[in-house]
Amino acid sequence: MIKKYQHLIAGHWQGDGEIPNINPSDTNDIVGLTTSASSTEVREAISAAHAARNVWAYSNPQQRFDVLDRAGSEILNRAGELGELMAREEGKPIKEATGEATRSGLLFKFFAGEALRLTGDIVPSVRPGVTVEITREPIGVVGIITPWNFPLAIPAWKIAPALAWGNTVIFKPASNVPGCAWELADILVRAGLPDGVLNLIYGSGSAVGSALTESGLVDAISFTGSVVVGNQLAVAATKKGIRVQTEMGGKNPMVVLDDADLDLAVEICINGAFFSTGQRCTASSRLIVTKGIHDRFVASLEKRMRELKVGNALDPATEIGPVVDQSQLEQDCRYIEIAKSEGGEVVGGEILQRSTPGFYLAPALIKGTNNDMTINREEVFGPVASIIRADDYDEALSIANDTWFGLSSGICSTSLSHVSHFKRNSRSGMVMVNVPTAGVDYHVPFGGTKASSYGAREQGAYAKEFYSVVKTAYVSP
Ligand code: UN1
Repeated sequence: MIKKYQHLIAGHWQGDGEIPNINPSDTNDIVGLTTSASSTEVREAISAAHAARNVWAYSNPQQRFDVLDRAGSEILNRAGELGELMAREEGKPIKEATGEATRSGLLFKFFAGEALRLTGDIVPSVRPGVTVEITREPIGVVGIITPWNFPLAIPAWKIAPALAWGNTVIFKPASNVPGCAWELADILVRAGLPDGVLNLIYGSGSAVGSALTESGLVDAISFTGSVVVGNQLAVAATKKGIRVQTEMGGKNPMVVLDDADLDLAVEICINGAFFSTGQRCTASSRLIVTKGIHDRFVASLEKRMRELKVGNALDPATEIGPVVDQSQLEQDCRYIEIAKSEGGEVVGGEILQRSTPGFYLAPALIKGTNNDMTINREEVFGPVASIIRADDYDEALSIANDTWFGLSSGICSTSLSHVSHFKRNSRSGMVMVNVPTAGVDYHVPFGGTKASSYGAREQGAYAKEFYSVVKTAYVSP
């Protein structure tokens, strides 16, 4: 029996699943049937979150801890099964998908603890006899819009802090990963969330996004996705005085210096560029290599790329899963063609056939590029990376910073002075030293600079800057 994924509105599952959700590793496999919300259903979800806001805002932090902790335990216990669902509906290799499910459980555990750790300040007033109390309150009703590439972790790192600090939520996942979203909502409801505190809505991002900004009942919106949509949403939200946080693209540089450990640098670049099929906004898509190591590095990277096993995400031997869908595959191939036409030399990048029909693409490396080429300016969001040769560290740094994005950046080097200089002068929100640009911890801030991110940081204790509001009370006895 094919599972039907329904909306969750005010504690009720509703809507008729009729839109097939296809497995990108095997397009004959229908993972589930999903639905798309009417404008009435979106309005009902927003009203439900609004109606529940006081119940949850004034709840005991022990209650919030218990719900989030129980949800975290269930996700950890079911990580294998949830990883399998994710591999099936998104195409992430089973090992990485199970790892992501585990990370999502840990995110709920971390934010369960944060519910108990909310503190304030008491400050003596400059006025005699008066005391100033500084506390944090929930912001209220939060719209959460998430992408398909991390179908559990990104919803978890937005929903868990929203709930921990007493907010109610309207959750709109990407249309091609309804199953993971459904499981998350089901787990949270069974963990004891009161009706209306979390509402799940499937549907088009633009329709739900504009309903959220126009309703007058939404206080904040957290979004991860494309630059175009994120910027439109930020403008619309700001006009209405809605707090907004957008996490968008990257064109992340990985600098490899002459003094790098060659084998380590190759592994770091293989992981950063191609794991998760390169479908991470933190992927290393520009490999900037200084001239003394350039030829050796490229030769080893090519050798390692040829060994990568591209295949069905459910096969435990698979290292690179399929691209998520046909339109993403076309986008990846289009960028490879553009790179070729602008003078890049392409290694790999062929469409592959496997025993099941799917969107299989061999990882592609574009050699001999410069930073002005389209392939180095625009985000591809696929298993495609380019090599840029640099004369020395100074040139490598300036190429790394020459981008309108600023999410993650990395350096492979054994030189303390270059590493220290890079940490300070790389214009990105996250700097990785001898580790891949992608793959972040769950308890520390995440976010970028420039066109990559707008608004407060996500994750860790820093997430409270977005999910709570500071109140200053002056008290005279
Ligand atoms: C990671 O690299 O572990 O959409 C997370 C993305 C990012 C998350 C990356 N927001 O790819």
